[in-house]
Amino acid sequence: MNAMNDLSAEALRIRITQHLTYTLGKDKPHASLYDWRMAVSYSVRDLIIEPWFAATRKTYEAQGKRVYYLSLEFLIGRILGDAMMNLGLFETVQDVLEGEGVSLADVIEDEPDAALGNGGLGRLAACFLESMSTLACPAYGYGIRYEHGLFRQLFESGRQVEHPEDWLNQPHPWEFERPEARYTISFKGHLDGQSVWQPSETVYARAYDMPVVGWQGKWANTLRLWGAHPTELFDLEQFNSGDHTAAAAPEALARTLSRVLYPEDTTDSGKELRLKQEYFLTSAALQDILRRFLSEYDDFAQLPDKVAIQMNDTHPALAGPELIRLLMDEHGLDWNAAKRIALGCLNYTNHTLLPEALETWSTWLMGRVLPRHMQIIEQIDQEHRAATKCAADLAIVKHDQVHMGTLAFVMASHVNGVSALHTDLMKETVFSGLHGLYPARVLNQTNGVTPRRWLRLSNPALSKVLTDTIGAGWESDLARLSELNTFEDDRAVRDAIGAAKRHNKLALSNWASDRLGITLNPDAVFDVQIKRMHEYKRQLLNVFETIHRWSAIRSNPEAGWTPRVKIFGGKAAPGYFAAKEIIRLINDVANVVNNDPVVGDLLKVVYPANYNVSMAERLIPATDLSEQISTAGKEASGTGNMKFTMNGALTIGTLDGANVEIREQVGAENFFLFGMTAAEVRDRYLIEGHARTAILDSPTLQDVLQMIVEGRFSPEDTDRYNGLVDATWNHDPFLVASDFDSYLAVQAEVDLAFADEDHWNRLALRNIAGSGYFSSDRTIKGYMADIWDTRSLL
Ligand code: B1N
Repeated sequence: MNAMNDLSAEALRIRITQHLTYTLGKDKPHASLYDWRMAVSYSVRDLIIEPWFAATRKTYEAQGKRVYYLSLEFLIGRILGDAMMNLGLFETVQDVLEGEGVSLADVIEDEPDAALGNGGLGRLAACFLESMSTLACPAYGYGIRYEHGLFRQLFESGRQVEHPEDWLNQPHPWEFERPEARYTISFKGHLDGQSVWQPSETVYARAYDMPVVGWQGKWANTLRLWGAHPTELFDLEQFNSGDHTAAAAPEALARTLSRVLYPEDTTDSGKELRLKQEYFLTSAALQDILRRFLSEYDDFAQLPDKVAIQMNDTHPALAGPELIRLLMDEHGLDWNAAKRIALGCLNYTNHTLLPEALETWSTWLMGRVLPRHMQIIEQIDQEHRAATKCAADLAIVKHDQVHMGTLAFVMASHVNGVSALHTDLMKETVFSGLHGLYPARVLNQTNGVTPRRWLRLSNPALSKVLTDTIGAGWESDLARLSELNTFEDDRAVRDAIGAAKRHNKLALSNWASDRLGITLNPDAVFDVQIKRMHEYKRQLLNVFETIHRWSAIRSNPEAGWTPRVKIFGGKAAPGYFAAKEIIRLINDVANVVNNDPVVGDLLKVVYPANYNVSMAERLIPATDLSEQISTAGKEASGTGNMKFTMNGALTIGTLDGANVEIREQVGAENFFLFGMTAAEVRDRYLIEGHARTAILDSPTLQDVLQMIVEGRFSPEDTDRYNGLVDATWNHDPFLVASDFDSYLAVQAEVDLAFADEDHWNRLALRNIAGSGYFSSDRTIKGYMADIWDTRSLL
């Protein structure tokens, strides 16, 4: 294996004790859980330093191309367990802590979950970092060191309330502050003469580095997060005159930039501070990239051979104009050279086609905050229109708005979608015009997830079955999971897969009874929908089915029901009223169902608050049924869907995003498909009164809506859901009604299939066996080959 494995428990015990004593200043008998966690984290971190330095050396020696992944979000989650596992230190640390009477599980739980992202886009960035390290792809992640990550969700009387998240109120043991790596970021002001920018506001971007170690500790890349600091500490004159608040104003203003993550997932906030955050990250990253390039080379013509920049959605799309600006205004290149070089380095990933997510900024705001960039954008646009003779519709600037998707597309060598269906829809719909103008630009890279965190770390029980069955090494060669197929008829293997699942379900039940005070029946189908709350993801469809099931059980409790546990998890954007209504309805339904003695163990509904990466690691291994039920054409890819498949859950889903490819990989007969296709959805929207028609055709759905509107789930406030029910009848923007009967029918098939335990285990085996394609290693290899033109350095 690797060098780390040779570290004896005794040697590690000494290292941990030393950190406890000399770094934390604590005597063992007085050490708190926090002290232990810090001492263990520092000791594990020490062991990453060597591979980290070695990777940096090899990268310099290779003189090759580096990848720079620019993202406003990195949804990292907890780090310690992942680092221990990748270094092969899990058992050793466990032994040491056991000897000290400390629980490793408690130590791991003590770490705050770094939530510097909203959902799939941010988590994808984190999986990509881990895969790039595993594959020894020389790469840097660039992001913002938000002081406050995604808000903490609480439920008060079933309603979501948001509390600030505070992961940095304790020292962060995985970061290295780099005071010397500092850049000035400028805003506002005016242009002197033709185009000399005289900004009126400046802040410093200071680097904070985190090593990201890959599988078996063979390589580590850097995640560099930028924190905003004032260029002037405080106003001494104001301070001396007694106005202490005004004196501190510059500091407060600067720090605002990296204060908090915007909590919108797939919607455009449109706020000035957000634009400033986007520019802050982009400018700091590009200045750093150029500084590093110039330390090794002197001819900018070589930049595209040495630098590949990936824009994670349009959030860092100012990279085009900013790179041109730096090359021209700071380094003296002419327009044509600067633009050609920028285009040669940049690539753009699109993550959604939902219109509300497509970023635009008014030319007024852009011109005020970034006057030089507005000028550059106008010129890029002029040349784009002249060169392509395109329709006005395809311009970057139209109706006084800057269209960031168009800007990113025009300034990128490659533009990619995140699943086969999504990429096809890009070409056919939102980007069809641009695709016509630049036909070689769009390509697909189907998303993936890292099997280290999402299988090996989160599901040790199943991991052991896999290693016992197909042998070691699948963690870094996930396609090998297909070898499981040859064991399909081996009863012992099917039983072992079933036993691992049951083990995880029991662990989840214990957690639920501790945390939520609810007992879950381990013989039930654990049916899980965890993701951001959004109408297009159709949690509402799932609640409607839950209500129907409850009512059907009540009218015939002896009908031989397959028991169900419905688990929901997810946050709504604070200003998203419709999503918050659905949260409240789920909690109201849970309240009624869980206290109904007639239903008992046959149906439970649980919605633990504050779903995050750590909760996902707990829920996914214990899931039987994965809900991937978005309106076809709306979910660009999904990545939770892949994690479930890897962990032996079966999917109930529509032909949307990567579900299409999951179904292909695992086999159609091992997937519970329902609902309209993307093309059928498009036609359905054209039918006036589509929802009303569907509801009138479905007595079951009529009953469900009737129960809600009668106040069966809100007896103290019978009007609570009038708006929701009315909207379902009259608007139903995501076709819940039109897919309801199909969903119901397939849910009945799930019940039947689950009743035959051995058959179900066989289906689970086929799902695991077909999941190898969804490793983010495969995805990153695709980016390396088709977009970045880089090679592994191992
Ligand atoms: O990106 C994921 C996909 O798997 C999901 O299907 C997709 O919904 C998600 C603005 C977004 N698309 N767009 C965003 C996030 C934050 C924000 O401010 C948009 N997230 C996705 C990974 O490809």
